[in-house]
Amino acid sequence: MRSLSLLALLFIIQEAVAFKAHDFKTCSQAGFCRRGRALSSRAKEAKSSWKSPYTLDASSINIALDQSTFTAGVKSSLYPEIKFGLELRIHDDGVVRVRMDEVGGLRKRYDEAASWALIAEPTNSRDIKWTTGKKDIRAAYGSKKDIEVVVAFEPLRISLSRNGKEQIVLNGEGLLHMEHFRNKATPTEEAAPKEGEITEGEAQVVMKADNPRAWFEGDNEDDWWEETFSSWTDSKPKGPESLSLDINFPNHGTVYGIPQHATRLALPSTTGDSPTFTDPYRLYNADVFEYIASSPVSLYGSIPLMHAHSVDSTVAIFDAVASETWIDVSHSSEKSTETHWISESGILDVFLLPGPTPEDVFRQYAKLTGSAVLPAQWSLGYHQCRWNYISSDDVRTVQKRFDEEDMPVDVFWLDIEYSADHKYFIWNDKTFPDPVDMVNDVAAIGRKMVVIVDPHLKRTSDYPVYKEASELGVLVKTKDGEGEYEGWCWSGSSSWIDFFNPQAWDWWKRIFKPYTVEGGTNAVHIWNDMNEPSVFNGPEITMPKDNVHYGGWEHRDVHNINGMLYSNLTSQAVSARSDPPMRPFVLTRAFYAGSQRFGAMWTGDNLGTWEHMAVGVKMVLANSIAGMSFAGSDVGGFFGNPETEMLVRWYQVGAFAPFFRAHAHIDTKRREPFLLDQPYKGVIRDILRLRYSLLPVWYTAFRETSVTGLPVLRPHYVVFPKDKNGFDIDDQYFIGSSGLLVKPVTEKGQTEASVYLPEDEAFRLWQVYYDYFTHHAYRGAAKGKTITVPAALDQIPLFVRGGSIVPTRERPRRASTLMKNDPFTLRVALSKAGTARGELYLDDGESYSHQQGQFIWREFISSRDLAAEKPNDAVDGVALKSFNPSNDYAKSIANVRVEKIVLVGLSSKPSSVKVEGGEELVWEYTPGVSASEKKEGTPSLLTIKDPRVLVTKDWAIVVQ
Ligand code: NBV
Repeated sequence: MRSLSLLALLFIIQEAVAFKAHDFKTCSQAGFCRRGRALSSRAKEAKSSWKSPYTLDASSINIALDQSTFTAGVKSSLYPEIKFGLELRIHDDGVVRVRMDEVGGLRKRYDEAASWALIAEPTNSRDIKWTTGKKDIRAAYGSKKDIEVVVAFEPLRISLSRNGKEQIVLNGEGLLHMEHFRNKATPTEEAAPKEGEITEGEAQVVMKADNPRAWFEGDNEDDWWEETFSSWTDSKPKGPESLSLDINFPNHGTVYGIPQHATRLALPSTTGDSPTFTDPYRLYNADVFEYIASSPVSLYGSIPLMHAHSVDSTVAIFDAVASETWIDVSHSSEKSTETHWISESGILDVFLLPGPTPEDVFRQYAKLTGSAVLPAQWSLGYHQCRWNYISSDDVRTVQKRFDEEDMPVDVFWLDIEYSADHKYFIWNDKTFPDPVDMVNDVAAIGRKMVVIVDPHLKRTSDYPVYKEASELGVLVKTKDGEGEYEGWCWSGSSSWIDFFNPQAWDWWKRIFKPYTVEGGTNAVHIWNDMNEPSVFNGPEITMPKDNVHYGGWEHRDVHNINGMLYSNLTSQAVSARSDPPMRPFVLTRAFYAGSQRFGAMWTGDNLGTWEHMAVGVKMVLANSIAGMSFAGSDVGGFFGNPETEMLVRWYQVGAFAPFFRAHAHIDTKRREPFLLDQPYKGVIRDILRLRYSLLPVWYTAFRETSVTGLPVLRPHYVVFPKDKNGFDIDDQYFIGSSGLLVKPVTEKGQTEASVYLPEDEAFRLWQVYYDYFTHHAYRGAAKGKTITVPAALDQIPLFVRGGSIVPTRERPRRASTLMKNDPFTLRVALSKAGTARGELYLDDGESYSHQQGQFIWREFISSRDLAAEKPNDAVDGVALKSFNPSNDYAKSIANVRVEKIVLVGLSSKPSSVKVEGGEELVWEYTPGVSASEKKEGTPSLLTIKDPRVLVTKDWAIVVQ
């Protein structure tokens, strides 16, 4: 007996330390994915004889009066009795929306995914004229009429071309299939084989030839009406309703996006010749314990957006689907990409983004789903988290230690153990007897706190949040649509709020006020974890798919959106608790298309390994290009105890991620940076200070993102879309438009790093890149060039591309909010042509007054002929960067000055340096050593000390 229980214990421990693949389905364990993939292999086997049975009925075409849209009936020859309706809309920015649904079916398919993702109903174009021919209907549009959409009737095939080259093709491979709703056959019908029907065991090929429907829906009613996985049975009351669609990019060899997966940014193939992964990429928000660092398995968030890129153009597709979706990727040649999307439910609602540049694609996507919200400035500082700081005194001690070591930090975090019995909002009064005082002690130094509020509500009547939600009837229901769904999570027996129910919205906003204002302070912001939702005893650690949400929709229909609604409502609640409202900070683990409007995300429970550190960089890039710019990974790794070298490198990674937070599992040793020995402690302090000095760059980049949709972190293909060498690069990237290029070191024992200096061959103007710290000048080359640079443990490969002006604040402070009136340093990195540009955006960092013009957005230009320079302040023809220089915010920083200007790369020593119309300034010139037009070396440096100019005023410094 004794030894048995010991064995059991050992088993459990072992179970808890590795990714449990058996907790999650593979494609072959999901009925609809199995059917979808089988369809694709049948089509491949059949090669050219394969033909899609879907056709468009030309006689039913109905073109809208304004011409932007047409609708038509679609049929599948296999199911002549079933009707489908197709709708094509062309938006005013050239985006094409394709919708298809079953018409007059037995039930209704879920069609609301887009309404949660989109910021508004898009405006249709007025520039369209559809022409209906015998074989197709088509429209050419765009300023040069260079874009053309063609919808072929038989088989149905939809393509978008530019200059005669196909960019995106739907159903080109004939894999479109919308499983129509049907009634379950009675057991007798099912049991009795019809005459001539082939029974199990007989040659399947014959079966398919005899029964072509089997090519699409399988040889038997495979998991149609009930599906079992592990010990769970999904009752599937609506039967099969999946959707399969091939989306090809015949002229694009590289695809990116569809986060979140722990993999390369350029998506490796999952089918075809020698695929990297054998399963498709899966989008099904999941709490995957100890996920592996290279895999297509689902993680916490899902964004069904894919970019396709080539030297000629960038296009994208956004598939507004919220149910479980699997995506196969293959490359039949170096120049083309084939993808196959298989979703469990929902209508077909796909947006084709025509590009043609990466910038255009970002703008088009932001126009649909919104751009990343401008975060509170303090949230770009350093965040110190751990599961858990165990008491209010613990928090105070940690804060004190940061201050003693002169390490800047903006936010202290509390994980689930702050709460009484995991009843979130309610403090454990033994360990946190004085939460208001504690928060005030933190806030006294200009800092904030973030506390976790998980979505599972402990089912006990002494928890008012649960009680009220239950009384209001806003909890997720069981499959009968009546009972409250009960699952197991940190709080034991728990229920979940159904945020699809509008009645939950005001109530959720209301309960935030007493808990975080009267019972706490406005300095408390929120962390939403476990919102996939994670349910310990649920199928695949989440909710049963047959649970019922508001409107009668099954959880299967809305699963991937669920977490976004939680962070959406939470961010509204945090913002609304003060008058006037202040910018909220909400960190979410689960996300969907549009989540960028509500705050930050992180990559969940990574492991303290070098592989996880490295893949974290790629994941943050993938999230960034899918809209989620405010992204980061746990610094140090959530699980495990990182060795010192790894920890230092991880701080370097974190300092160059938009969201910079150290976090650790409850079982790990404490690893706050002040605990390290020298020299490591000093190295991390310098990394933290470097992050703070660059906050103006981060904030300016976020502002640009919030306006244009361009990501804060920019991988190579985004900045140099024509430079092929950069298409696969995902371990170095640019920060906003600042000209900063960073390559964090993510390998053990490195003392050197190789860095690729990208170039746009078309411009034939290779640029100089300066080491950010030493100013050493590296020369690029027309076709790009890889250089080797020193990268000892205290060195970060960070470069400024020639032609950039980087504004920094160099005074070390304890928190970012204390830097408000600090002076600026301008690092002017001259281009080969001797010019440079840069930007600085500033506002009060907390309120929404910037929306009323309370901000400054300065442009710095260094030129041989200033008079000839034009300001670069227009985005889409709108002068967004213009502001009224006498606005109240500008007045409040009227005395903020530039304290130093460093000009890197002047060709000769100047004879005078003056503020225009003023006296000679104090300056120092160090000539360059061996740096010339072509050679690398030390460039010249001109340092202007205290140039006596203000950031809010126009000025010119003349260097002669
Ligand atoms: O709340 C505890 C943890 C949290 O620290 C972590 O960051 C989340 O990703 N949470 C997951 C639940 C338990 C994980 C084992």
